[in-house]
Amino acid sequence: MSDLASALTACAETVEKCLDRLLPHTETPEARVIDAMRYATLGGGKRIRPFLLVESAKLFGVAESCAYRAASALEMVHCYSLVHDDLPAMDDDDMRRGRPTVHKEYDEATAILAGDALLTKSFEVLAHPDTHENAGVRANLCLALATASGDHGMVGGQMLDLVAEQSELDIPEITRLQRMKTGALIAVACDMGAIMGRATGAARQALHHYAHDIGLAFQIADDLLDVEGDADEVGKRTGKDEAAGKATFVSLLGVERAREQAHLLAGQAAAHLEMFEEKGEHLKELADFIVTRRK
Ligand code: GRG
Repeated sequence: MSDLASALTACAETVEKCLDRLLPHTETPEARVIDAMRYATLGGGKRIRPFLLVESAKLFGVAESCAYRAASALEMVHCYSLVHDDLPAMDDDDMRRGRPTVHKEYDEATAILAGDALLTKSFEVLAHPDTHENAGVRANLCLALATASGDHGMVGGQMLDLVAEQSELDIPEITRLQRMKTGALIAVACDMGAIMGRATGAARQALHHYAHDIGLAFQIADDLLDVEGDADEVGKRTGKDEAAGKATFVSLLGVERAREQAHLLAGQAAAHLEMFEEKGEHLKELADFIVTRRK
């Protein structure tokens, strides 16, 4: 296993344990929603956002136990978005991470509630003193994640995506949509690591530029997987964009130019990290992984 692959596996295992602790099963009457939250978050996913946060925090000497709490909070928001995106009112998907979606395994109302509760639990975790001893840092973590997730970030991007079904977007419009819908949560992973480490100046800027580039590269790779990926390997339905007549980077640029663009962005992202020398190695390798992944 490569160094990056074993680091990703180790991170995923630690996130899994942390989520398991933060979302304990109960025997109370409301246990169904907690079980659905556990189903949505445990036992799957590449954990790319937590990895970005933990590796970014490492650059600035943040305690691992704190970084993993913030990383788990971020993963909760990501998982909530997947649960809601799979609902009949949105993408209406039956499979996610290689198994039935939450509304298929439970029911629609429980899936809506589980998503809502994951979103709010995330901020409960971030605001807790165990996540960072400094209240100002905790407030800034909440502010950054709320901004990235809400109307100017992921939710706004999802709205643009729905509106786009009735219109033809060009490259600048798609870039904006994807930066909000997918890029914002990827970028904030790095920003949250920097916030925890109270990073300032050139280091903070360099990491921010890296995050910006890999956010877009990630989405282009996702568009390519939708066209070229194998549903069993990807763990979800593919060919969705074309079936929905959605404009994507791939539909506008073609497969080859989209792939070139993704690789260009990944190379540019890695170059932003030169100042961190070998401490930035995992993040640099991740940029390449993001555009070569098969799921
Ligand atoms: C419904 C509020 C709301 C938002 C939905 C992010 C999003 C907005 C929807 C997810 C649908 C989707 C397939 C988006 C494209 C990129 C993406 C987020 C892919 C899934 O992320 P991965 O590949 O998934 O990191 P894993 O399962 O590995 O965590």
